[in-house]
Amino acid sequence: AETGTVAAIDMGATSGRVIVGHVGGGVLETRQVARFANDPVEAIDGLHWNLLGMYGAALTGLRTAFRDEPGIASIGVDAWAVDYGLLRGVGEGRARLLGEPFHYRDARTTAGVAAVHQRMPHSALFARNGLQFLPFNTLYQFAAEPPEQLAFADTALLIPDLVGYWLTGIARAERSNASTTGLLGVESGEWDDELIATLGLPRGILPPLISAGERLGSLLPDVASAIGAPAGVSVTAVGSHDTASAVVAVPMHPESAVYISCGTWGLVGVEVEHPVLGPDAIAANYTNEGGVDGRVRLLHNVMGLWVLSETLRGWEREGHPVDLTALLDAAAEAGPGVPVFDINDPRFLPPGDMPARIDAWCEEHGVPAPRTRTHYVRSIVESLAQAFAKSAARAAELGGVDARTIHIVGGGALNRLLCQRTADRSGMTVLAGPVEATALGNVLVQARAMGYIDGSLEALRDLVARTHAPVRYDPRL
Ligand code: LRH
Repeated sequence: AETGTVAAIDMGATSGRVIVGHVGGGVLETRQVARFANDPVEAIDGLHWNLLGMYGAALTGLRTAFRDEPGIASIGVDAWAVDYGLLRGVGEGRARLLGEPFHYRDARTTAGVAAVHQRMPHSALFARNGLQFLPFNTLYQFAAEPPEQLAFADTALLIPDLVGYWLTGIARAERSNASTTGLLGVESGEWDDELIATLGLPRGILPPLISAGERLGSLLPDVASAIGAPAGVSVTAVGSHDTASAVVAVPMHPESAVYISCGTWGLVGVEVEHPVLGPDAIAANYTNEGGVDGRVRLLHNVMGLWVLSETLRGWEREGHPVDLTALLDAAAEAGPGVPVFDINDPRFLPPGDMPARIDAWCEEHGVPAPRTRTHYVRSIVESLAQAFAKSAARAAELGGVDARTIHIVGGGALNRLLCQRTADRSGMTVLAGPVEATALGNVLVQARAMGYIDGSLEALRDLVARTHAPVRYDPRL
């Protein structure tokens, strides 16, 4: 069969990777050529991403990719949402990045939230942008910037768009990720000029929009030679919001399934044709994010594997080696008699001592706190499974989906205890996998744009289902 080759840069909040994909004639094969840590840095002014470091690692990965697979014809970039870099000099070419981007877990957003809500309350914002309230949505981060910093910049680029700019010299905002800024009209899919003006933000820093599947541009000659790529390689816009790419590769039937894209976050939702903006959606704090092909991702942010990984990091810092597999096995043995806490409580958002926060939550709610590491792990998994089950049912209800199955994709699909307990607590069958859904969605959208495959999202998902069989977890009583 005739296949084409593309490369995906997929940058998550925990790690990044470069993946090469072969697609066409019923084939969907991927191979990871590089994986690199994403280690944020606390500096004097707050918590930042080490984006230059990650970009460097991605370039090294691309160099390996082109060495092994000289036929790569297109590159696509996805990353986590909401965060951005400010640039000056885009009009003149070779713009300078004005400082390493802030991490959405940095505390500076608190002031931004107050400033924005003074001008427009959440309910009015929701009617325009369709987003769940999250204190780090881009509009709050913009409001937390010193105004002179925003005035000095000429362009703000979301993380994957910034990487795309470095690769091509072309500054665009891809729509799926632009939808997480809070400044994109939920019905129009265009920048909401009126809202931007009301919030007193400089409209000029927002670049022209582009949609997944469109060609961003060609690799800059310097970049091509640095990574050993032939001339003429395209950079293709994909669902640049990692969650949008992940949803493309969920092997589901959207009319009867809920998905959970489970990595650092657990994004629990359904795919719908039109935004859901009624009072129930706002009361439940659901979001309408932009999907590939104009679909809407009606979902809720659940805290995800973050609480567990931050807990393990803390134990490691105390000097004890931590074996996650052994801990999860022990937690599975321990049984469900552990406290179930509200994992979505905002106290768990910033980095820090998670067990101490769990203890505080338990104390406030009059339940005994976990006592051993095994019990903490079980308690976190149970709390996550409970939040997943609740949000899955709510998403189905809000989206009018007759949900029979929950698809779990991303790293969480490897956590057997979490998958089983989500099945048990929801009463629905869980289908786990693919683990690399985000990279697959990135690869698929590029392959379609390049003409290696064609079809609707249904056809793309069918290909995923045939090539990446999920693992099934039935609910136990
Ligand atoms: C997951 C994710 C999620 C956003 C968060 C900031 O990586 O993109 O969809 O809400 O990061």
